Amino acid sequence: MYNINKWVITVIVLIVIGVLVNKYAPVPGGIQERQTLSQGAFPTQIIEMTKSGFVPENIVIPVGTTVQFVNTDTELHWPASGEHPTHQACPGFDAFSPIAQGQFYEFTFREARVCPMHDHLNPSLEGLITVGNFQ
Ligand SMILES: [Cu+2]
Repeated sequence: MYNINKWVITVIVLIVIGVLVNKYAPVPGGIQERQTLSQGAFPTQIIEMTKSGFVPENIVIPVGTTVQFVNTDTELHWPASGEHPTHQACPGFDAFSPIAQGQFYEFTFREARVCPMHDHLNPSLEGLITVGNFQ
């Protein structure tokens, strides 16, 4: 009788421990949720592509910021990272095609680094995006 009670108590204790561990363990997807939230933590920065170049042509942004390159000119523009023509300074930052008037290209900068940029169709139009770990 005593042994059976001891066994029943052991099972109950194990069940209670199991329930508590389950309750306080990290929920799968919790990290994903925080990452999704942090993606929207900084407002989108807008850079206009004009006849005379990028406006502004020099910005400093926190890691995770999305920059929207809007063509406000009648001519085509093509934003990309340096160096022309390979665009390897900040991999992925390249519109890969001309952007027409009223259209835009967006890129989210996820690494802290300095990204020289230029207009691939007119490489003398240059700018600089500095991406840092700021709060
Ligand atoms: Cu180029």
